Amino acid sequence: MTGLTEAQVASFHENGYLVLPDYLSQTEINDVLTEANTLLHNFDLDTHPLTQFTTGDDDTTDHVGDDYFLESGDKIRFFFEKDAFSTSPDPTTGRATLLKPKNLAVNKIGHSLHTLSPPFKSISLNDRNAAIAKSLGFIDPRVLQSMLICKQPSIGGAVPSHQDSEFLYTDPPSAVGWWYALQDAGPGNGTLGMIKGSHKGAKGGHIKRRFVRKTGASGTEFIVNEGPALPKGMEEEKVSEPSEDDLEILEVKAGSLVLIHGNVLHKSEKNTSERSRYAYTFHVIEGTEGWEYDQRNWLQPPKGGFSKLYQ
Ligand SMILES: O=C(O)CCC(=O)C(=O)O
Repeated sequence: MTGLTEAQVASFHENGYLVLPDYLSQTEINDVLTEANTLLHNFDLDTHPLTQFTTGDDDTTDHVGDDYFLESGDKIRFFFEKDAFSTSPDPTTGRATLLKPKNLAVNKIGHSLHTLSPPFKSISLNDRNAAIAKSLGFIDPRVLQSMLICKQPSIGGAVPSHQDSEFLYTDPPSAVGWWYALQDAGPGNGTLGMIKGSHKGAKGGHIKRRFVRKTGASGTEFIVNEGPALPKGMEEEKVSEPSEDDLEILEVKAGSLVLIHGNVLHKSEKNTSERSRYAYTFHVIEGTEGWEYDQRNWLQPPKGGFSKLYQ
């Protein structure tokens, strides 16, 4: 396996992301979409705690952080869209009621499709991705989480601007996201928006806050990052803030892979269109000595540790 060319690696480091069109074959896309639909139709609604995926970006909700979420690192679990629920609960059961069939109400499935679902595992833990990780300088790359993000028609919620290393912090930062479009994504159906170059120290790409488990209480919170804020080799002075002028709205076809630097700001808008925008993403961190996985991170390693990308 060849990995990335020198020009591709340079472009990744210049922009903080890299688009690789036609990365997945049509068979791989079909296999994971079939699996996604099976999972979405078959999960049990009656025993589900009806956890919604919320980002805490408005004044009315916190970021999701219940036990169903916190214990999902080695499971396949389903998180609902906030807008999929009726404003009043069922009068007889007191339970929240869905306005849509469950398969059209899920925001995301997470966080261990890469170990538990064969079609997703096959597009995650493979030699081709290992070669890419090697090109990016990983010594012992570990896949630590994976998600299918559905961006359902009309209700698929926005993801506010963030850096992935805020959520998956190592000391020093090392996260890289693999994001596959499983359906065409563009303006209108909540595609990715990338702030070009915003990962750089010179653009203020430091990790300033971290998403962690609360100490002494259940739930999650953002705290100020007191550890290293840039990956090794990126110790630049902060000279300016990232600017929305550098926003690039990606238009990508199903099967494209977008590699996302853990320090680059990115986001996606609400899907206001009638077409869904399924994407599958997993994240890789450096697992070798000299990079410490933080014990307060919301996601903690399963028994046996995170999945090795180099077999
Ligand atoms: O797919 C999306 O809408 C956002 C994904 C994202 O921001 C991420 O995986 O870090």
